[in-house]
Amino acid sequence: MKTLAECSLYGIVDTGYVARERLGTITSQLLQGGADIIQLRAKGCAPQEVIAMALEIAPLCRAAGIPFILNDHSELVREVGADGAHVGQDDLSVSEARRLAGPGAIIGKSTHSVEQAIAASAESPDYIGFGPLFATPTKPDYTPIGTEGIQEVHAQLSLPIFCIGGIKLSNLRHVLDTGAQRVVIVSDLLLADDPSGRTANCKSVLNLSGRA
Ligand code: TZP
Ligand code: MG
Repeated sequence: MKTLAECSLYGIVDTGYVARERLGTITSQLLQGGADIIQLRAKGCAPQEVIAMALEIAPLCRAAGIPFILNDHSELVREVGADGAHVGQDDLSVSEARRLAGPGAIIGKSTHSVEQAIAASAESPDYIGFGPLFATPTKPDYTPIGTEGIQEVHAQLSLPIFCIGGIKLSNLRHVLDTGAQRVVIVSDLLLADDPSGRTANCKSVLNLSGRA
């Protein structure tokens, strides 16, 4: 399986954008386009639904050799054959998520400022998300933090940092120019006419930047 160090493009399959019956197809499209790591984000779905969705997605990621992460639900990681879980600021601690997810699981944590990122790193997650950089309909209640902190957070921390929030093919070069090395892109991939092509185009920009 690809290591986090090798991951520059993180795709999230979000049930807010994708109908249940399209989850497998869209996952395959993101994988075909070159997504390096996939998360299932199923806000408001019952655990039994999350299990059913994850059981469909996990084998696709496994076959592609890339990590599959559950948003929340660290307790389901082993049951569905996922590779890890992602926790937010108001969720379980990294250590609690790690205990539930089991040995070897990848645990990521969301952060929304340089200060939070530094505090989160003390919990030893495997990676952090940093954002939202820009306003985004995917997380409408969050105040965007802009790109100003990107250089500092990379200077302060040595774990993989995935910038997130409002990142699109159209602003990806700019985001990389401000110091980002890895990104999460949600709606721009999921809502594209050709999700596989959009993913591939984003991946090319990351590869060309020399940071990926
Ligand atoms: N966490 C911070 S911003 C965000 C999450 C899950 C949503 C990013 O979605 P998009 O559509 O790429 O802006
Ligand atoms: Mg959460």
